[in-house]
Amino acid sequence: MKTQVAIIGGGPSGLLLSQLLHVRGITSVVLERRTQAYVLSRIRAGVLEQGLVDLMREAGVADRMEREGYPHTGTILAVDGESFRIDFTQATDKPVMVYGQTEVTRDLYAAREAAGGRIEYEVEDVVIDAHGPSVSYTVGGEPRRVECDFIAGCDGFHGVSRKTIPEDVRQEFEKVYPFGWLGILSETPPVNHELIYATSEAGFALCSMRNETLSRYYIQCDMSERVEDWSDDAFWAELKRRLPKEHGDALVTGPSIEKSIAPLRSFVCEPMQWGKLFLCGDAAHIVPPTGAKGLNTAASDVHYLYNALRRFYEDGDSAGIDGYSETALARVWKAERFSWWFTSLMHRFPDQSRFDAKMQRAELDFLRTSPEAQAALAINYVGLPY
Ligand code: FAS
Ligand code: PHB
Repeated sequence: MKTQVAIIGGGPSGLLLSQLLHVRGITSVVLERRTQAYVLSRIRAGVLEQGLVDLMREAGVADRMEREGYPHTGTILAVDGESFRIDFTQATDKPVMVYGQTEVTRDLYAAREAAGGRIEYEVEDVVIDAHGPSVSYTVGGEPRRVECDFIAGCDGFHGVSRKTIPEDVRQEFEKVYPFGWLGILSETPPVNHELIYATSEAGFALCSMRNETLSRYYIQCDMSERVEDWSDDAFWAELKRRLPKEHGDALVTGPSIEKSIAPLRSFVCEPMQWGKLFLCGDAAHIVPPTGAKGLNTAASDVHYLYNALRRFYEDGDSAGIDGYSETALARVWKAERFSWWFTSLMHRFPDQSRFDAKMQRAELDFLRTSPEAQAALAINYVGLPY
């Protein structure tokens, strides 16, 4: 098979890139290890930056998001039972869009199929030749091969793309946090119309949502804990304990329809390109989900790579291609910093000293009382410019 861009991974990064390229008449093929149903079954991000909303519009897949998504202009922070609101409009004219990653991915799959896009599912044995360039793989044991001009490695943290960059070329930066997030999805009305990020002696909690009848909640948990250790009742009781009384009392509980524990880590691979291979999204970097930057930083990578490829094919200009890694990493590191900062501020660290706890409370008190500190949080949360 021949194509202009071979894309490894059919998650949001790979699908968004494929659809954007299609709109500009650039051919691609998406190679996905799982089935579409499996990809859509993973419950992940819930908050989209304006940049990703704009990319969805540019890709022609924004209609359902515009109808069913919820623009949010602020978020609630709750500290030891007292809450205050961060008003995004005080510092920026950009809202965030509450619309699940599952729905983004569903819309992108529908658009690729409507356009006759080539997506191969259940691919195995992927081997990348970043200098050919070409990709060989098998489907049902049958060997296949794609000749291409460029390869986009959109295959997530556990994919093969990053590992294709030789170890003596690759530099990896990592921080593993001593806790995880236990998340549930429940068919209950959200406890509040805006997200609540809560911290207290008992630890971190987050109240989010997907729509008026579908709520997403998280509580910080030890990495030694397993999902089966947590009954729904135990989860609801602990969540209530970590929320201000007015929200805990308003909480509508119900059976979980999804329950999982996600580990928290910060990770960056440099460079994000090697030969004709370009890494996008979780293949190149991971953030703790506190700042809602995972999916959104994948989107900015896609923005940079899509525009670099468009300039190459339309203008013969390879500046974007040559500078992709440097350009993408400049924004990746700022998203890493914000995610690390917000995670460090809002979580109880098992080994933290009494002094560390005082520093957290002093910074939270400064945040509560300083419009400038709130503005700094807001402009990072809604998304720094591409
Ligand atoms: P993805 O991992 O989504 O997609 C990669 C795709 O590549 C997958 O479909 C995989 O099957 C495929 N693949 C892997 N290896 C392959 C191979 N060898 N060959 C072919 N295909 C291969 N972000 C937030 O902003 N907020 C959150 O709350 C949040 N929660 C998360 C919870 C969990 C458990 C995880 C793991 C991540 C979470 N994230 C969150 C981050 C998440 O949203 C990612 O940023 C987002 O999925 C990135 O998209 P992709 O880069 O497309 O990677
Ligand atoms: C979610 O709705 O899943 C979500 C929202 C905000 C975050 C993390 C996760 O910071």
